[in-house]
Amino acid sequence: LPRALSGIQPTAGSFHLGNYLGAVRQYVALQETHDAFYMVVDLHAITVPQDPAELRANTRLAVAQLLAAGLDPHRCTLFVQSHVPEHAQLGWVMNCITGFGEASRMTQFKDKSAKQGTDRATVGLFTYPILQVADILLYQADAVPVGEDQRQHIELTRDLAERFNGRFGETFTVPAPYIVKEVAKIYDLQDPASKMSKSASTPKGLINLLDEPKVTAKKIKSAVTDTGTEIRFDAAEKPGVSNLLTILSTLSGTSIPDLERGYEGKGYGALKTDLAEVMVDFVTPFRTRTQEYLDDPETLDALLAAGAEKARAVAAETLAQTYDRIGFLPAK
Ligand code: AQP
Repeated sequence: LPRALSGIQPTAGSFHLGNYLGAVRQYVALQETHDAFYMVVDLHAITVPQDPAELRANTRLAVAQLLAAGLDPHRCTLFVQSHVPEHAQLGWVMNCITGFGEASRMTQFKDKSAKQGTDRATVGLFTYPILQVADILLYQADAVPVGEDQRQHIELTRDLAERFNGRFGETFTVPAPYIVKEVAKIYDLQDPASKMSKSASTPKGLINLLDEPKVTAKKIKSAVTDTGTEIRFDAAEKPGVSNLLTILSTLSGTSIPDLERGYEGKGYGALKTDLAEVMVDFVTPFRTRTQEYLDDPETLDALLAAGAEKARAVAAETLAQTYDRIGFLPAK
């Protein structure tokens, strides 16, 4: 089977709808067709300050949400990044074959450091795409399911894999991004020109899966729509309505043309009412399942221990081969 690898940060507590539609749904689907590795990336989380107790709780919460979304530990390898020390070890190697200028061109760092200021932005935040390269290459991944915002980092992964292979001999599989075009970028409900993100300018634009369903319904009903009245997918002219159509189509399984036909002659209110209902039907059992997993931390931790063991078996082999290729003297 081809390999898939992806990771999600435990920082915000609840996953948001962009994380779910852009990434986690694909994690679930790829369990069927790939030898899939998924991890909660706590090493990435500390690139910005974290409260230790909160980080620990949010890491378990992220695992519970991944299970609630449909990851099955019998069909994929689910683990926490810091449980597999090879990530940090291969990360260092990758740091040493990355140009400073090359790393400086990562637009996500430019955006985030511009917001935080260069003294508050850490060196860890600067090099996190390179750690992500190591995350992917350790598992010889073929496919990396992510949202559009990660495309540049997967490009960097491909460049570094090819560079290492060229210099030291075939070592790493060169991975490809697995980005589902329709849901690659879910937009903020209040600002449909911007990506839905945990650092949204207003919480009203952000759908957290663990919010009270009533709150979620309200946010959908107050979503920004566009001038005119027609319900039609047109990302340039009608970004707000198009975003709602994308979300409804993905969650309901009805194609966008079918939705457009169904809403002929109806107003934005009808679309929002239906979407609010579909969302509530989705998040209500999701919240219950997440809580059930959280209520049983022993089972959760046992599952993570088993996942880390499976992940380490693969990661250790790749790291040993990498160290050998570089010319590190083997430890006796
Ligand atoms: N709006 C989105 N549409 C589609 N996919 C998205 N992803 C994030 N936002 C969207 C994808 O979710 C996966 C996990 O992302 P992460 O753990 O790196 O979270 P993040 O990118 O830090 O989430 P935010 O909300 O986007 O954080 P900030 O505001 O800090 O930038 C990834 O595959 C990502 O592509």
